[in-house]
Amino acid sequence: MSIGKYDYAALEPKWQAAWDQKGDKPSKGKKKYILEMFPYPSGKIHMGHVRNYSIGDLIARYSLMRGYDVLHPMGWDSFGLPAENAAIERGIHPGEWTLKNIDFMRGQMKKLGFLYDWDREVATCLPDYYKWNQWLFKKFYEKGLVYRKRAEVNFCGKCQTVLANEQAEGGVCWRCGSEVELKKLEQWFFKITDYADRLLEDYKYMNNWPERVITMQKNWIGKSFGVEIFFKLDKSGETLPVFTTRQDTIFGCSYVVLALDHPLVKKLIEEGKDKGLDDFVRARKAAKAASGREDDLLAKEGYFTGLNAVNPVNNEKVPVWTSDYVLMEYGTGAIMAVPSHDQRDFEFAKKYSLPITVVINPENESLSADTLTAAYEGSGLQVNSGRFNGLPNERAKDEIALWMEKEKTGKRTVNYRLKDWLISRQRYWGTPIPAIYCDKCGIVFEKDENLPVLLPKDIEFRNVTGNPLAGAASFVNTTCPSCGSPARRETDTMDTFVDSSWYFLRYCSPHSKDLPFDKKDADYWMPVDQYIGGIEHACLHLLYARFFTKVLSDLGLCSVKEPFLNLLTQGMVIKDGFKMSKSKGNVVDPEEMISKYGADAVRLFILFASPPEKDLDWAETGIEGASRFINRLWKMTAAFAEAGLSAGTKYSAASLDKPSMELCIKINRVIEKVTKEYDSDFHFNTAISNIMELYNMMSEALDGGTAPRELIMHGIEAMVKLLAPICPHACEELWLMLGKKDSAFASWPSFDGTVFSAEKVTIIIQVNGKLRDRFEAQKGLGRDEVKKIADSRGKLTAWVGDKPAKQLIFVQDKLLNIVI
Ligand code: ANZ
Ligand code: ZN
Repeated sequence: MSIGKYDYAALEPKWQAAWDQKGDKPSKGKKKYILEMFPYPSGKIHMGHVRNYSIGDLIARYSLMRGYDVLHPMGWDSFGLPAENAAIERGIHPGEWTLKNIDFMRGQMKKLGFLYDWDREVATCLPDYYKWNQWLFKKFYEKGLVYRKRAEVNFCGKCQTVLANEQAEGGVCWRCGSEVELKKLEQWFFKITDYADRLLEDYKYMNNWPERVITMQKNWIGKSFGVEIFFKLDKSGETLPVFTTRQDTIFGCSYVVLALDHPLVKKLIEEGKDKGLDDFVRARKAAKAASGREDDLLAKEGYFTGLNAVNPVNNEKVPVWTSDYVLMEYGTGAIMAVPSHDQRDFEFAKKYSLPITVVINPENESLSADTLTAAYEGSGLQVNSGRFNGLPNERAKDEIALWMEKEKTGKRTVNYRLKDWLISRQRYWGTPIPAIYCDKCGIVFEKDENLPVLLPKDIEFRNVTGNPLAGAASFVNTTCPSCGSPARRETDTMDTFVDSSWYFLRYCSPHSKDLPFDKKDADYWMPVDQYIGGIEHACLHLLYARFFTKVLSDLGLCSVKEPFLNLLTQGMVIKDGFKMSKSKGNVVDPEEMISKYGADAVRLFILFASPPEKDLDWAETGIEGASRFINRLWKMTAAFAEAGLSAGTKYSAASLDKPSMELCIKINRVIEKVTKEYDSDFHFNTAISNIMELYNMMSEALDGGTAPRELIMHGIEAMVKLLAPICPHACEELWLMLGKKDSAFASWPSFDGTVFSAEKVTIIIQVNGKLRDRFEAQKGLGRDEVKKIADSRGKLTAWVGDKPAKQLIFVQDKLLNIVI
């Protein structure tokens, strides 16, 4: 290779091969675990992956240069539906399809120069991984965290599978987009609700998580404090508890609403006295299934059940309705409706001409039910509330709750929106749930020594609806591990979110045979110091992984309570206004870009185009720019190396002339700035523009300037090192070109802060906003120091005289405005 030409096509594979060969890394400093969310091996890497892994690789390589003992693994979230669909479409086994994709994508990652610990690679679809899902499932069961129940589930007809609520948001399947129906099946659940409070509290163990993600999780868990109020049916005297967070509005309750599935509604339907009720419930359920679970978007339809309930605080009789705006799964499945102070109730009351009573007035205002056009949901003072009149409603909340507990007309309770995690999937390509049904013993589990329960290989995928496993006699028919009689295996497999809930622990001891991971290894590496991935995982993967880590910690398998210390959520890659996706037809193939511009240019562009959390607009002109910059740096370095370093003269900062001193300061400032960005601020785009600025200054200095060779050398070295985590191939090569014997990644450059004292800025002095003086001063001076200099120059006497300054407006390194 000629030293003069930047030939990425030759040098990138060369360095990739060298990195592949590298044996054990010297483990010197403190541990640092850098992790990017592992991909689903769908076939090819896309730009979203490239962005995610470029950020991770930057941080990992930078950490290596800082001397950390770095763990930077990669693996494959490789169970899931697309493999099964491919099997159906092409008649190829999901395992074969998946492993081929993994090989291909691993190759693509290597072409991008990502430095992973490939000897720790994990693929969740392999028996040595999913065995531990089964083992952990049993452990969870022993701890009372697994149960089975008949449940109404979201069912996707196209995918023939059950979906978790979060996979069916908006009433459409998250994978294929078709409409979701409701169906009742026996299902396995993880009791994540047992951990709701700890999931809410343990943010204290995290260091730097985006506020946005924490808020999304808190809303998802949705903890509310309220009161269960015991209404009674007027005829039977039966208790009817309702859940409210607004007991302060109890005197304004004008009717009660039951969920469609409420036991009382069911009872009425069974009694069969009111055919209209049955018809109504059926019609609303059909409407709900058709529209999904965005209940708030449904028109509020209701039906009067014919029952009346008694409000325990004033013995008033109120009608009992049923409507789909009340959910059976939340609270008690029944509410007290207060149209004056709850908008949904307000709309419902208007529609069915139900009474409205105001019980809270805003401060200094008196509302009238007749003129109300919307519910008043704010705070204020109690009215029409008996002995509580005049109290601020927040205080009334407490007093009414206490009073009700004393009178036994209610009790304080806490409710969560979070539901238990439904993990059953009626699919082949997932971890078999290790349960066995025996006619004598009931439900038993496969013995530990017989794990894993392997997925059978000889399976028919074509012309099969539903779960292919269910039709595999060799799999289904087994013997009971407890009594030896013929028995049947569970054919549900686990939600793939189970796989991704602990893979970061498996990376710590990927070859462990006795346990899912070694406690010693986990305690050394965990928590993940920096986790990087898409915001779309805020409430699913990130919550499940936190739940798993807590359970594993409670089981004594690891010590950490939280898996991810710092989290960076990167934005999407956008082209022509839309997220790059096959359906939009705006996909740019990374591989094509690599062959056209080289991996380093792709990485440089993707990190330069926008800060990590923001969306990134794809533009090929941007890549061209990135490629040009690498070429320029290449030329500068090559020319410098060719001229020979021996021509260098030692320099001392004190002896530098003004332009050289400025360059010297710039070099050190840029090292300082880039270090800070890579360390914690993560504005990689700003870091890169700083390096580019330095390049421009270097270029001027080389163009007939007076800078000593040694200083130029210092600048080039700095640029190569600072850029190395982004453009590793080119920088390794340039480092070599500079005559270095070690690797560019052997160390991180330090900066010399002492030169900053020579840094000058021009300060403008104003009097009453008018420019009166300007001078050069040392950078970073404080207000009083600047004032002193300004006074000592004597130029202000004419404007200020002996009048005292009323105010000093100061902008550091820029301006002082003296107001008299
Ligand atoms: C009376 C009331 C008056 C209410 C008022 C609100 C405002 P969060 O904060 O989300 O927990 N609710 C209770 N159970 C429900 C269910 N199963 N389906 C639908 N809505 C239900 O919400 C609690 C409030 O949501 C409760 O307080 C109840 O309405 C309603 F001025 O009770 B409230
Ligand atoms: Zn048995």
